[in-house]
Amino acid sequence: MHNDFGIKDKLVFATGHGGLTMGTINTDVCTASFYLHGAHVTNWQPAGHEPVLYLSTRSNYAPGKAIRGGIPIIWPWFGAKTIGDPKGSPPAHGFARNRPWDIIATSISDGGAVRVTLTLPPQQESSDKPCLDEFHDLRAVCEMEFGETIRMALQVTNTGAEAITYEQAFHSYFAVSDISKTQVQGLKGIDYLDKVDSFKQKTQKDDVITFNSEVDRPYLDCSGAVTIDDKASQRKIIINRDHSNSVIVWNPGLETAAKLSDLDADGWQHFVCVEAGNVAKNAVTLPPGNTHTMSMAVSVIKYAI
Ligand code: TA6
Repeated sequence: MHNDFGIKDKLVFATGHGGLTMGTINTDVCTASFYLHGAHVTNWQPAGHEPVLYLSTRSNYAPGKAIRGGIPIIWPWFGAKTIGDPKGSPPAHGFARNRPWDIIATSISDGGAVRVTLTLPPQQESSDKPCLDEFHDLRAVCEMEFGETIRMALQVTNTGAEAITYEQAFHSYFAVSDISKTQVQGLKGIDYLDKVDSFKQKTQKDDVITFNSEVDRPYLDCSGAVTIDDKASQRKIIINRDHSNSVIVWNPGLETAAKLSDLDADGWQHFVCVEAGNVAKNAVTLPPGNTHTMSMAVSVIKYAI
């Protein structure tokens, strides 16, 4: 059935790791791959560049588990569930990344970018997972466009009679050659919650964020572009966002990475997560009948010193 959505020589569906359905894209402008499980992008490599996303070789690929690396979709809550009712045993970062999505449409643009639209089937209310009930009336649609730039959009519609609050993030793992020589720019003057210091609220004083130990920070009330300067590779990854007021910056560092069994031993040295999102005080409250769309566009440039 998925092959009905294939695009000759450019988008092919096959069985990937763990028996899960994977789409592979091969065009003049990029190569890429994604899984229906989690609507999870696992590779994007624009022509003339090295792969832009880190993907762990130790990742799980199984129903109910998240893929480690690429672009996990975090929804409808971020981290431990603090919004709404905490009953049940809510999995970290919501359920969107742990479940299969359905394909609605695929197409190719005039510029040669492949577009894929997926939707998350409505969640069944169930006594063992009451944490899902409050999101039952939300419908989520994810649009991905794989070209010279990768674009992702998460469109959420409230089909119910009450307002519903949710959090969200594109938890992108961007590949870098050496985290100790990597800088994140564009968040100066922005307040953040420092997760490695009891969630204290702080303000970003320096022009750049550097990585000498674990960094885990939701930056709030910010809308500008954020750039990853991967100095060891002499390339910049630029992240632009729409209707996203938070950016989460995360690298686990040596000690926290050692506790993540699905991460490569030296993996933490080779990625930084810079996540377009709406979390904590930036959570979205969606009135009945309304739709909210958060989007991100990522591009890459090489430079010479
Ligand atoms: O986005 C940062 C973060 O929330 C960190 O606190 C860290 O735990 C990371 O996500 C990974 O979470 P995961 O549930 O995928 O292991």
